[in-house]
Amino acid sequence: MKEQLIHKAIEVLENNFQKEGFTIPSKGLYPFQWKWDSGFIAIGFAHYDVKKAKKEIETLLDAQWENGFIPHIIFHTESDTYFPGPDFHQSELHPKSSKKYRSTGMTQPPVTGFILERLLQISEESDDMLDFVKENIDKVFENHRYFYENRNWQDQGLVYIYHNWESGTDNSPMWDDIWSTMDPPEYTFERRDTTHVDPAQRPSKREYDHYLYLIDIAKKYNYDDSKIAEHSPFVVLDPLFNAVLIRSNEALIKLYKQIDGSNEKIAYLQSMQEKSIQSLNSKLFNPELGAYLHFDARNNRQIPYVSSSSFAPLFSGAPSKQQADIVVKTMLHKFGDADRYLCASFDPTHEKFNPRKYWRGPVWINLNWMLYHGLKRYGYNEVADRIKKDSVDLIENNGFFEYFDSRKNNPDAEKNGYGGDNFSWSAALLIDLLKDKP
Ligand code: 9WN
Repeated sequence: MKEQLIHKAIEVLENNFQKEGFTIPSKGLYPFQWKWDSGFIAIGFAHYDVKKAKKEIETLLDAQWENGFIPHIIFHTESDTYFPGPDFHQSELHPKSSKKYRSTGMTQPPVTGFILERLLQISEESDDMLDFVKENIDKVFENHRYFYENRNWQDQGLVYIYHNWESGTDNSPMWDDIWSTMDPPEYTFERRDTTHVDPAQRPSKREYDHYLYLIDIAKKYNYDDSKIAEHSPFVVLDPLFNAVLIRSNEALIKLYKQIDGSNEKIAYLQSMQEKSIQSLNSKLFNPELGAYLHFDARNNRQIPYVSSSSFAPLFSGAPSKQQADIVVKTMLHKFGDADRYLCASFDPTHEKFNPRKYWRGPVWINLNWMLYHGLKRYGYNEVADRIKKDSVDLIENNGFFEYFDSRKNNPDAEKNGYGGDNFSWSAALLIDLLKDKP
């Protein structure tokens, strides 16, 4: 059974791999290369085709800007199945944007550091993969330096995002209160996503108006970070984004030590890491809600909702044991009823929870994968095993979907898999979970 499932997952990845040297997340719906998808996809490839794993990361890093920035989408090919495309984003407005590739002018969680570490683990520390790490680690370092020099909110060590697409959790209820401070124009455009997926499972047209407006604001300032930070209504310190950065800092420090890398870079990462961990624990942790929250920096307030991103700090190792205990209790209490798969993307006890709509409730495999490793790291092995089993069951019972209903007894659907089908990171991370390396 396990072998059969892995075989199917490999088929998904192979069908999504493109001759240009990158892998699309899902045919039709997402026809380009996405930053954090690429990282997770490389993990899957590493288990059976090391060349493709390396290629995926090389292609991503090839699109890095002169200032270290790595964009969230790289438009390698022409495609009219996705909106908004390169003509809307116009990232070439930024003077340091890539001259080789068209891309967006926003980013996504910086997974590449811990991905390099994972690739090396999967290869059982092979010399070949160690060479790959040596060749590429400085680019990843430059990406981290970009964040600390350009996105470091009030120098506190926490990186801000200026767009909900940067979070990776696009239409989370987290952003609702920010949308209500804005009044964007009604854009005229042709949605493409809803030609591939039931609109009930995707963001609304009005939400898209907000997304597009934030891009227009960034374009008005030629994607200049400090001007965006000054003028955008959306400036958020996201616990998931920062947890990923911290986890990747940790990986880079470890890898630099392993390859006898630059002491200066190690020292730089260590000093940033200290600040980041301290601020994550003081500014984003909320003891009353028992979770890490998003901080709306524009309006100077914590956003009082709990989502799967609230537990992501476990993956970074930043929480104290006491904080970790509190967070896991919240996860089990709000998200962990016996009739639910772990881990819904938004608090199932909250009125804003929607079990079928994208990041407003469904389970996502990449979050589950990070939570699995975070739980293990702190010794919550039972909960970790449950999250792993739930992830495998969801895929086995429904297919390689983009996201899944968290209800075990879903009354109104035959299928519990939603969004894009044959979705790459669901396949890639399933392989990793089933291969069961530590
Ligand atoms: C916008 C590709 C991406 C993921 C995101 C997911 C979704 C895009 C969209 O698909 O976002 O970036 O058009 O909805 O939310 O996490 O990286 O799989």
